[in-house]
Amino acid sequence: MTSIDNHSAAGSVRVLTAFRWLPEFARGLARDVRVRWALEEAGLTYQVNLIGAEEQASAGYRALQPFGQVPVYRDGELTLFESGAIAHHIALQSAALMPHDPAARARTLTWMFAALNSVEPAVLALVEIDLFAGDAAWAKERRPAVLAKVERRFAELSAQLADREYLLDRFTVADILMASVLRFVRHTELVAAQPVLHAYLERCNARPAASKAVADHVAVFAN
Ligand SMILES: N[C@@H](CCC(=O)N[C@@H](CS)C(=O)NCC(=O)O)C(=O)O
Repeated sequence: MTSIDNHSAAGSVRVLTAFRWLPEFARGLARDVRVRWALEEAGLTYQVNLIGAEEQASAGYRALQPFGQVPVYRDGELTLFESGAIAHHIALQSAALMPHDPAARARTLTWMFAALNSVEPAVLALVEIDLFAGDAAWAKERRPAVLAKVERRFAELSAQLADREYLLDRFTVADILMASVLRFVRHTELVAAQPVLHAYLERCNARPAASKAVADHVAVFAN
């Protein structure tokens, strides 16, 4: 285990587990980035536990993350997996990420699920074809339908964002998840093709917490 203290916060009880190494295409995109971003927006200090393939496969790690994936997040006695659940947990501690009003909270949760359940699967289907399928015949056949679904989702999202800066009437943790999902197709012009969506992603990316999260994530690979 390699421990990096991101804020020189000796004794911090928050620990985020991320990969020690990632291939180039995944750098800046792995799901620890969205958690880092939430923590930065919330102004919460944290440490990073870097793991490799051996730890990822270990029984000890599987006890924390049943699928052997990152991120895992420890907040004192509580250990969580699933980036959406972790982001939600962090957001509940920060007015910067989650409104106080119960109805606004429910709407924020709705958009968190929308990012992870209605948009991310469509986007990931395309990423899997473009980045992992190579020249496979099935991928060539399947891609047009997968692409059409992403385009449809992006047009629908653009409509939602047409008259607002963020998904709701202010920045919330749902924007962190949605923007993180939109970043997955950085190898395409799909976001750029939707001016409203493009402006939204730029707006989200321009937040200092967003750049800090990515910078800290990629700094790991410089070592
Ligand atoms: N739904 C999970 C997905 C986690 C996930 O796919 N993590 C990737 C890195 S971004 C991973 O650990 N991949 C390695 C693997 O699946 O073995 C979440 O949001 O936390």
